[in-house]
Amino acid sequence: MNQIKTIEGRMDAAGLRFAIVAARFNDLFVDRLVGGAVDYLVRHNANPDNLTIIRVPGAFEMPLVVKKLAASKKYDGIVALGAVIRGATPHFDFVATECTKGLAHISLEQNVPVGFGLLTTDNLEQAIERSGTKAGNKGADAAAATLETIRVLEQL
Ligand code: INI
Repeated sequence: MNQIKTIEGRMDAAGLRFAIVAARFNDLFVDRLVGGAVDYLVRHNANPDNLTIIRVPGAFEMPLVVKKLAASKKYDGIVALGAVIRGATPHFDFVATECTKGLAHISLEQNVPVGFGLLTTDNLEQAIERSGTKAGNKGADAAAATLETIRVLEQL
């Protein structure tokens, strides 16, 4: 296998600038995701001065704000963090779908990696599990994915 050319991302955030967009809705969980993302990036050599946290009301507002940040070209990557919990709302599907579609579209349109750290869970227990307990921290995972994608794109 060692004759196959392989391109993969170096997990080193030194010198990179990140925007972390965090919903206030369900902040009990989202704050844990923010903590996980910041911790991950700093442990992978990001300079805290190069991290900016932007608070938005809810997941529904994230795409518009992420779009403006991406268009500004001030950031190498954007980490989008929120939590939509099915049991807590009848419009779970609308909020989750619009946020997901919007973020994917912006990333492609603006050529900026957008880490998808939106918890979409059936209940509070699943949200707890994914925001720093037995299923890990999806904020850290989204930060890692953003970093890896930045470093892959640099080589293409
Ligand atoms: N926003 C979320 O981020 N998570 C949710 O679970 C949620 N629920 O349950 O409704 C939610 N709603 C608010 C929405 O994102 C907008 O902020 C609101 O509709 C105002 O535009």
